[in-house]
Amino acid sequence: MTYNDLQVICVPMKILLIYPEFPDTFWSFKHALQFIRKRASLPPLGLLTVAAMLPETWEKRLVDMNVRSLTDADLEWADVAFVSAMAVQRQRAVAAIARCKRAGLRIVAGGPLFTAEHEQFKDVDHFVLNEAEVTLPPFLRDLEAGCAHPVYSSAEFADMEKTPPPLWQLAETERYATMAIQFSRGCPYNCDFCNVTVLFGHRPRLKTSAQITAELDSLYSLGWRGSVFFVDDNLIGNKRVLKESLLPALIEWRKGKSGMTFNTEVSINLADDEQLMSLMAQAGFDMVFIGIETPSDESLAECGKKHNLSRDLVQDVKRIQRHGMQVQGGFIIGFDSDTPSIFQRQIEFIQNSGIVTAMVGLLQAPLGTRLYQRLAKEGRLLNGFSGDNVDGMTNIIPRMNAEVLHRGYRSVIQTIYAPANYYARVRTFLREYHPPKFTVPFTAEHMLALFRSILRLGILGKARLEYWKLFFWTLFRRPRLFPLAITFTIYGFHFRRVVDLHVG
Ligand code: B12
Ligand code: SF4
Repeated sequence: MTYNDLQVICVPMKILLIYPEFPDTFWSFKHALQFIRKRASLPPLGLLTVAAMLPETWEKRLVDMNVRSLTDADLEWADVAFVSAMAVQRQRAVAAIARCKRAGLRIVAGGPLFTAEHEQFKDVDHFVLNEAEVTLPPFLRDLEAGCAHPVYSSAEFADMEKTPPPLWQLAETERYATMAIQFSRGCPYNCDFCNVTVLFGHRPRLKTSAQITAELDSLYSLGWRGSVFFVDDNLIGNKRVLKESLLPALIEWRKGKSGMTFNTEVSINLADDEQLMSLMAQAGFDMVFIGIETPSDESLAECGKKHNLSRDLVQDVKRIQRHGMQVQGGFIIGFDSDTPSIFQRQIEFIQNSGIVTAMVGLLQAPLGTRLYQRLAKEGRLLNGFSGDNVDGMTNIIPRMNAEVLHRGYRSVIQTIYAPANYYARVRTFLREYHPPKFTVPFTAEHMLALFRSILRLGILGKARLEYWKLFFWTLFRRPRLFPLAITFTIYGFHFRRVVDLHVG
């Protein structure tokens, strides 16, 4: 039975879809969002997708607590609460669930947090774990029959060609900075610290290009103009399909449209493929996130990140930047092979590469990964997986002296986000970057953000000298990139706040 069959059999219900608030973290972009009057960076795509799998006759209401509060009226209205969360939202999820419980709602929970650690949530009535395409239909069938179980899970991977388009209509799109869309799940690689392959497998499962263009059509017709994040674990996991189908379809789709840009996550071997980089840029991708992890070949070999090994990673990054895509990078410190020299090497790498948004974390071992198994055998695991990999915490007993590791980590973060280094990195990037051909219209919103940045960063900010240096440098040397430079000044403000909070 599929969720389509279920459309006819279930009695109508009122479903409250709840997404708990994020703490103030690196990726929350909380301090940057104020400048553009947005409440959150992305909508909860998991819940919007689950909503589309529920019977059409059921009423649905989304409360993303990052953009609005959960009210008593919401709780009174609903019959059932569907809660989704990542590990980083754990505390807020516990609080939201407790409120639903007090209001007498039946509670259903799914998504990454619960799939990893559902035993801890005693108030939840039903856990519908793993991919909802597989586990939701049996749950709904049993619910209808009055015999729903406490836990539904499956080792089976979903066929994404059957995934319905997310119910965007439920989201207050104007409150978000970016929209999200998903083409594939899974990654062909096997990095030992990563739980993507545990959760989604090695063989990327794909939607068809027609599914994606239909989803984009629906976003466009809802009036969305702005960036769209392809939340794939590694968009280039199947290069052939990308080159032959998805990218040509996106190039065709964007003809006659403006204001839509794409960003995504890829592996570094994108830099080896000129054709793929040009097609991605033509298709509208202007930013990619890449797990670079470390400039140390010993540490890359240790974690099994073979595709990053023995390469000139700085040159790879620059090649991608020259093709019109900004590179955001993930970096890890604390591998067994790391010696104290790693701190300076990471700083130099990040500064030279012009990776402005550098997410640097201590190595953590998520449950289910090969790293977790190895460290469990070695007796080197600690309690407390925070779920935020940029908070300076780890659940690993390191090989390096723990005090040296934590001090070194703090120094890396403080150095790369110190205004002089941060702004220097922005200039390194802007020098290298060849912006894509498509344009994003300059709106009143952008103008307001510019004025706010002048006031808060250029007049009131402690780093105002650096701000004005970049402001005029860009105006004279790279005027086309001026809006991007201002965006970076705003990001920098957010990053400094988060660094102060966590390691300051
Ligand atoms: C987009 C994304 C983000 C966005 C989140 C935006 C948002 N509003 O949701 C941003 C960029 C902010 C983000 C940040 C982080 N993320 Co993130 N992120 C993702 C990513 C790439 C895609 C999530 C997504 O939208 N998927 C598409 C939807 C359709 O899938 P889904 O959410 O899994 O939902 C499916 C099922 O889970 C289920 N389901 C989901 N919810 C519910 C609810 C119910 C009731 C039911 C029945 C079913 C159900 O049904 C859906 C369809 O099958 C995932 C990786 C991945 N492939 O999922 C990581 C992932 C969720 N992130 C992760 C992590 C660790 C982080 C960060 C700590 C940093 C990092 N390493 O990326 C930060 C923390 C957030 C913060 N603010 O600090 C982990 C979570 C691990 C965990 N156990 O919690 C993941 C799994 C990546 C990974 N392998 O490490 N992330
Ligand atoms: S390349 Fe990225 S997504 Fe793939 S296994 Fe490695 S860390 Fe995970």
